[in-house]
Amino acid sequence: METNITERLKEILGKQGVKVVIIPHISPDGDASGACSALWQVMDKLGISCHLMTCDYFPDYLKWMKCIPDSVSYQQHPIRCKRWLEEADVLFMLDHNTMAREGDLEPLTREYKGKVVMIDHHPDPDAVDLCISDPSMSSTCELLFNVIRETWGEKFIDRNVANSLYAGISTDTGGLNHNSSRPETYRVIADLLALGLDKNYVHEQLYQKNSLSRLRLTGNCLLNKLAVDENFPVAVIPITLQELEEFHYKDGDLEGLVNIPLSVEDVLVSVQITERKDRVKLSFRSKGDIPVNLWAKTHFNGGGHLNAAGGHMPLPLEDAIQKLKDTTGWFFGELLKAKYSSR
Ligand SMILES: [Mn+2]
Repeated sequence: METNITERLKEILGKQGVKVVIIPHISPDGDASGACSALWQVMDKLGISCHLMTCDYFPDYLKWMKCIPDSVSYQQHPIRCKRWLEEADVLFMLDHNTMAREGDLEPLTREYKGKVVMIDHHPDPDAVDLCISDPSMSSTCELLFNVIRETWGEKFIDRNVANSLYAGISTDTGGLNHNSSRPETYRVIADLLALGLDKNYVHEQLYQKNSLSRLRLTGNCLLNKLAVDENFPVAVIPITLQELEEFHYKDGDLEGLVNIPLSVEDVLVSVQITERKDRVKLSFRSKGDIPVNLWAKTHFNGGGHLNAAGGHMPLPLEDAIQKLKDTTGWFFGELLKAKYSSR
């Protein structure tokens, strides 16, 4: 990391009595939560006053991370969040590259007058006061580890910080499955272990907390919902709101499901289409160099990484399923074009 970045960061936070607000992306995942948890802990150690706010909610399965239970939702406390933003000197955007991913907080953060610092690993970041972005990183948490170590030193990374950072690296790579072939990622994990990371505890929290209803929901999706396109190597899992209710869905219950179809040799792309109260959410996963973020960005108001992207559409679910079908040929046509033009 450039020394320039650590200097600027110290300068931005250098003012006496500086006030900080941290915001993750909408529907925070393990990486966003891990980064928010770790950064807040470091701010605490530095004696910097800090608040963590979400446009929605952190899911229950991530609440074991230090500081996450102390976050405040804009949905629940709009006035308090507004005041905190007005008072804050520095706003940290973690694990997202644009304010468009801040849900109902977006209009407020767009008007925000203080300094904005982004720490993120998604491509094409928006311009902010200090943009710490590296799309080659497995996760924001891996990047944040470097930021913390180089700016303030390893002594700021204790067991709880290490646990949160590791949780982000682990979840954002599907358990070191994808996006995790750089040796540096493993050096960071080795360093985290040396600094006190309790890997067994984190794995227990993340991966060994299945509920019976979650297992049954997964089983139902794989047995009754999963369909593979006749002409293209695409698996689709559509899930209705009614099914979510039937299986007593809780946030996080669908985590990882979209990756499962990729374990089938002939499936190169997996798409989960989930009906929510107000819209339909799409999750894309792919193997190799298939850029599903292109599909999500062009047709589903979304984006993301090469192998893991997301998008959304207005209701109803059937329209989203149909649109996916209608654009499958286009997507594979684009891939072929790219292949031949690069020869
Ligand atoms: Mn991430």
